[in-house]
Amino acid sequence: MGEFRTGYVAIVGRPNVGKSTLLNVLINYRLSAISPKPQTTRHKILGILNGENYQAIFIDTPGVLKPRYELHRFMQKEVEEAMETADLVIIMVEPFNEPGPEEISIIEQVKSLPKILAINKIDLIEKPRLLPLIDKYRVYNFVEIHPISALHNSGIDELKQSIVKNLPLGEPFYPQDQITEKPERFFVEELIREGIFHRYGEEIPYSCAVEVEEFRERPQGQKDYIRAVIYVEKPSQRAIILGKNGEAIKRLGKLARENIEKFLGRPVYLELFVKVKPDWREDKRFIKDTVYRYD
Ligand SMILES: Nc1nc2c(ncn2[C@@H]2O[C@H](COP(=O)(O)OP(=O)(O)OP(=O)(O)O)[C@@H](O)[C@H]2O)c(=O)[nH]1
Ligand SMILES: [Mg+2]
Repeated sequence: MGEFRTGYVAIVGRPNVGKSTLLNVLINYRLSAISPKPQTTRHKILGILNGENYQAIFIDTPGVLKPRYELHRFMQKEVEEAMETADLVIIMVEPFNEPGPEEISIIEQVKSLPKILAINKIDLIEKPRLLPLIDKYRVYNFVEIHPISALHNSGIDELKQSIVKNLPLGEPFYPQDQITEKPERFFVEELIREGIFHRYGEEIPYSCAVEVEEFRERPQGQKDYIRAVIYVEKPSQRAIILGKNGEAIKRLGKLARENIEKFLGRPVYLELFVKVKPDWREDKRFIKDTVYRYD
């Protein structure tokens, strides 16, 4: 028997750099919500990858940002907790600019841990720009620097190998068949939220929180029943979510249901309701008891 390596690997970086895309491609499973808009992820999300001689437990995190709402402070706490748990950190950046104050501040937050730099979205830049950029990052003490495209699955195998190499020795923490730690309900909520991020613009996705109130398995031949509430901050947002004659929410419901069915591998009946919870993003109690109730 060779050596077995096990450890937690936090994926951190600014909003929208592609952290959740990377988590999903690493574990080869559509686990974490992805959208073209920043601040999609609100929770730390575990994705467990088992190899022949390793178990890598990835932690996707919300994008690092300056808090504007109480909700943001909770999101930043998730990032801090992920870094505290981690044995190794992947710092993800975009290739469009040289390291600036934001990148450097994230690098400085990860003090004593080994860190790997993933320069993502390299499909979007000219190749000759890459080497000078890598050079700029060399001074920050990364164990390795990997140019990748999470979206196009490029450079991922090399990144994986370097992650495994840098994991501590140890036995696996989780059973082989486990890929994450939060319940199905959480991921159902995330798929609805992801749908909202894709379907609605402006402030709407940021003003929404989703709670599955009922998730009932039904006898053979009948679909599971899921009832979920979408919380918004204002009546005007409720009207936008619903749309004219309820058409917008109908389309959202269809998209979310299809993705939930893919995720669960079985058909479901999904019912969506919209409730107004004024200024919930500043409401500690609500954030704690609803948004972060699985933590
Ligand atoms: N072109 C290109 N786009 C990418 C790549 N990786 C991710 N994206 C896109 O970047 C956007 C953001 O991706 P996410 O994975 O949601 O980014 P994130 O860092 O998790 O964002 P937050 O959760 O908001 O912090 C999505 O539209 C992705 O499709 C890549 O390698 N190339
Ligand atoms: Mg994300």
